[in-house]
Amino acid sequence: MPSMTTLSYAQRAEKHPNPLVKKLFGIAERKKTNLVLSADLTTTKELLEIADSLGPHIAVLKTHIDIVSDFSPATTKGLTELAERHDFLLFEDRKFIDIGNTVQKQYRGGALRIHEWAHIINATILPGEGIIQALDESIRDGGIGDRGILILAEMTSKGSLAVGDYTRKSVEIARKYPQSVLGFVSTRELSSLSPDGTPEDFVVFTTGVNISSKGDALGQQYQTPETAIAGGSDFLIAGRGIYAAEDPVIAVMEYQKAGWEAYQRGK
Ligand code: 5BU
Repeated sequence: MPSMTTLSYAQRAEKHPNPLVKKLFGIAERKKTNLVLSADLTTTKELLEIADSLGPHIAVLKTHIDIVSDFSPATTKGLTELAERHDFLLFEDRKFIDIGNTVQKQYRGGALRIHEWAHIINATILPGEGIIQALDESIRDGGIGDRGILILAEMTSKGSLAVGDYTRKSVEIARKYPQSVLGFVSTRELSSLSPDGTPEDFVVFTTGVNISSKGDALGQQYQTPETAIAGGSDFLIAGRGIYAAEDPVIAVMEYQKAGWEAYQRGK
């Protein structure tokens, strides 16, 4: 049985039971992009400007909404409008890590109201399965179909402890929540077959993608679009390689092309 990554996004969309995954693959096909922009800008103006100018080239915009210094409801309203206009999803890289009762409050409430605007969130299983159970419950309460979780199964930073049993357990827990867990943030494909031998299709988002740099002074480690896709990644997350480039529009087109061509070579 071939790995799911040998199928096209369109074929996977057709087979996949999760409506948000179908939508995501649909966007990738329509726009010919598997790129996720990590828009780590720190003011609303900069964030919305980059989302507007690069939006046509990306499938997903990833935020760290808590680094926006002038955050207000206008920030997320602006992002939502741009996501609709340019046909991309919003992924808040919140990395939830707490007991279930707390993460439900962090996800649904507070100043950020992440559940209201972010299609995708991520969480670590370090606290145990309860965190995913809690987020799954919040998603199902809100009516499934347009919200999903990526389990943080690996990290790109040097010396990461998200390896071995932790990563294996991430896959085991993911299997139990098919209505809300879309897949993983990981450096590579983690599984294409369930323990009983049937095919399974988790979506893999890979951070730490950069065409020209190997890493930074604070432990970040990069791979290229080509190596990420060859390892079974489905969506490439790039930040500084794009938004900090001299011309971010030229850079985003370069990353889009590299990611899409690498994907097509694998089919
Ligand atoms: P960069 O500028 O491409 O290095 O940004 C990478 C982004 O991905 C940044 O927002 C990180 O917080 C995020 N990230 C990561 O770099 N590595 C990881 O393992 C995870 C997230 Br999970």
